[in-house]
Amino acid sequence: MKLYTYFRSSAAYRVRIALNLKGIDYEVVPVDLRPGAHRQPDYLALNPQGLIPALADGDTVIGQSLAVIEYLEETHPHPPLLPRSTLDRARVRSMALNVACDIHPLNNLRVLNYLRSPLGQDKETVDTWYRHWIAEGFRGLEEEAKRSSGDGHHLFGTRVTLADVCLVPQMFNAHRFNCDVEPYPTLRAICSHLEALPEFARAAPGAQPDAS
Ligand SMILES: N[C@@H](CCC(=O)N[C@@H](CS)C(=O)NCC(=O)O)C(=O)O
Repeated sequence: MKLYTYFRSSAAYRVRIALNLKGIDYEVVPVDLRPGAHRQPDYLALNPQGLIPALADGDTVIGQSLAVIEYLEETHPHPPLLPRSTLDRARVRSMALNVACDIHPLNNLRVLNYLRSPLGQDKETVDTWYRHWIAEGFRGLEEEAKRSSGDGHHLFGTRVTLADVCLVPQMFNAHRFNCDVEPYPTLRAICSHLEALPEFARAAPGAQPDAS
């Protein structure tokens, strides 16, 4: 498998964690977002959505990190990233989607760039926007974590799930943009534990070959 990735892409970071947890070897294909390599014809030919990540398995390329992770879950079921019961799976997906659908898209590069130009917002305003959506999402996630974590080390139960795979990259972004994460002690404790696991550490932005 080949992963089209960018070291600081949190959506790619999710997929890197999932690949590592499942013990799948993959080739890294860096796509540099800064000069806009994801908008160039060669990348758009592979992934017309023009976003990172994309996973190539043979001749087939899949975009969207959660679709990729669900594909890995179905093709490589062990270890599972979703619990056994239908209800528990729904709860884990609910937390994962909070990050992937309600926090991350509002703070994506193209959204921030659009705020800067053509909307003409200055850095302070753009940073305030960024921090606002992190705070809005983390507030609810903190409450859910208190109810659903089984050990204070995982968002749900006592094993790594899809929800954890989404949380850790989002916490990385929160730190990168100097968001105040003091109000989320449960999320911080969970991330401290997970970030130290080798599968998460190897997926971290700073450990990527294209890190700069
Ligand atoms: N919902 C998509 C989001 C992908 C996404 O937004 N990726 C970012 C990097 S984290 C990207 O490619 N941004 C480029 C841009 O905004 O122009 C997924 O989960 O894969």
